[in-house]
Amino acid sequence: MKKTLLGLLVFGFTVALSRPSAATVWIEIGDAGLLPGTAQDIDSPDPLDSILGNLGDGGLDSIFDIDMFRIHIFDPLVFSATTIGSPFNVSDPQLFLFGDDGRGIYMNDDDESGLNGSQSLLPAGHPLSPISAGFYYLAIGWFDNEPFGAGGRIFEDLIGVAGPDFLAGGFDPVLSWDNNVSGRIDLPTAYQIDLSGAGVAAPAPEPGTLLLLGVGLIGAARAARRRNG
Ligand SMILES: [Ca+2]
Ligand SMILES: [Ca+2]
Ligand SMILES: [Ca+2]
Repeated sequence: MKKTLLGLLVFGFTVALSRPSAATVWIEIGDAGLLPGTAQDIDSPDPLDSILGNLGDGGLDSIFDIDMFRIHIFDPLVFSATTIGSPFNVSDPQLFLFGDDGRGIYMNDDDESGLNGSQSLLPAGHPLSPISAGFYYLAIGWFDNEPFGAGGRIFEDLIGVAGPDFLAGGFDPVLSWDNNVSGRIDLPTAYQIDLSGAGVAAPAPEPGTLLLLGVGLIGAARAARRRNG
């Protein structure tokens, strides 16, 4: 019986201390908007592993669909977002990251390794990666629908990972999209974006919680011992 009690306590403390994080998946609710004012707010209590959504579920103009999500990046050093390797994919997506002020951070059409077809990667540790923790806007759309600010195109027109085009709209918050999606045939389409470094980190358990848990387990073990005679 002592062994059982010890086992229960060790198990309880291990669970409480290690806080194994179940995969956290955000499923798009309705249709996420295309600008910060209508973006879907993701309030994830644990590290956010994936976003599942649909492009092309926005009505008559759905070929121009953009889904924008407000995410929390808690570890900018490891932040990444990608459509590579997911079971559902838009055939040729683009991913965009904007700051909480709506200004462009970086975007990618096709992963520049050339190994992943037309799938997109906002890589970790890139010179254009976000540098501070906080709230950001992550958007997905079809090639070649690009965001514009008051001064014009927000991102440079590059192959690979592209940053703000400071000769055009690179200093401006996103106001619109140019809706250049000619030739798209895959509507509507589910997508999955896998993330790292995003979501709100779970707080460490309070010492009081651990104590209560321990006391509860001891009580449970004693009750079990009484029942078993
Ligand atoms: Ca959508
Ligand atoms: Ca949308
Ligand atoms: Ca692409």
